[in-house]
Amino acid sequence: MIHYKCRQGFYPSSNVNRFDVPENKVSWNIEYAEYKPVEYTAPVLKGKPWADPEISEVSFKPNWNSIDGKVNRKSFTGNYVLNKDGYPLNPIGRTGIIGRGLLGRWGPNHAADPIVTRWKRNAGGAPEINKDTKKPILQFVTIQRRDSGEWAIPGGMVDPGETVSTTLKREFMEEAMNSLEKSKEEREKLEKSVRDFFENGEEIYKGYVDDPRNTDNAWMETVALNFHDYDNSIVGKITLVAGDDARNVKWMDIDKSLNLYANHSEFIKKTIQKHDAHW
Ligand code: RP5
Ligand code: MG
Ligand code: MG
Repeated sequence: MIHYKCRQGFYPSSNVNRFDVPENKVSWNIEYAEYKPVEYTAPVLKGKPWADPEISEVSFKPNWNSIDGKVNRKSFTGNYVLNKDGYPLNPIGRTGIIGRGLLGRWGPNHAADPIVTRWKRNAGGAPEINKDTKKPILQFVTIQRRDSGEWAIPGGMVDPGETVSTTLKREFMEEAMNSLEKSKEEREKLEKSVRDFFENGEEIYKGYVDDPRNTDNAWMETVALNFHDYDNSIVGKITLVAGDDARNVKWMDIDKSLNLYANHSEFIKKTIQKHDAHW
């Protein structure tokens, strides 16, 4: 694997320009004597409960490559290495930025991505078949991110001590059902309506995410699960309302022109292959 989205120009929501990393200089195994990455850690991280302190802080004694109390510091890519100053190194390679940028954790930052799908249906309720590929068209629930304006899977960070299956359902409810703006009673009702649906997920992807926020010392990893609504009886029916860090939400028809945030299009392509749907 190689990363692209975390080597492009300006770091998100900043005026910090990444040091140029040509494709043949991504790997740490290749000498890049001129490499002078820019240091950037967003000021908003300071003192946040969800963020690590600076590595230099004496009281900060992380257990790298392990489950560190409630924080998962293990990488799906295997054991990551620390540089001579004790900073974790991005397992894929250089990004042109050192520090954490917008990411709270040094090393892996774990997320979960719910890929909620259904078959596109015509007015009569029959699945719609693409004329060229003769395959049924799959749709998935996508949100438009507030930060970049790009369309994405409605995923989010795994909270300390939280299980991935809880994160998947919680983030879908927050971003695609606006659960945070609901009363406790309404939220419980919503949760009940999707509880069984979120019991049966199929793993699509587990690993590194080519997220534009990645740096040399902090990066995103995710577990993406597919939840398929076979007969449009559950989420196929509920009203989608964008919430939290989502600006918009909709069912999107999937084909190869898909262009999503980070490398989310790859996860969707894998989902398409599972269902033998139109691409
Ligand atoms: C991506 O960022 C993950 O795949 C997930 O979709 C998302 C999590 O970050 P936030 O949406 O919480 O910003 O790397
Ligand atoms: Mg979220
Ligand atoms: Mg999110």
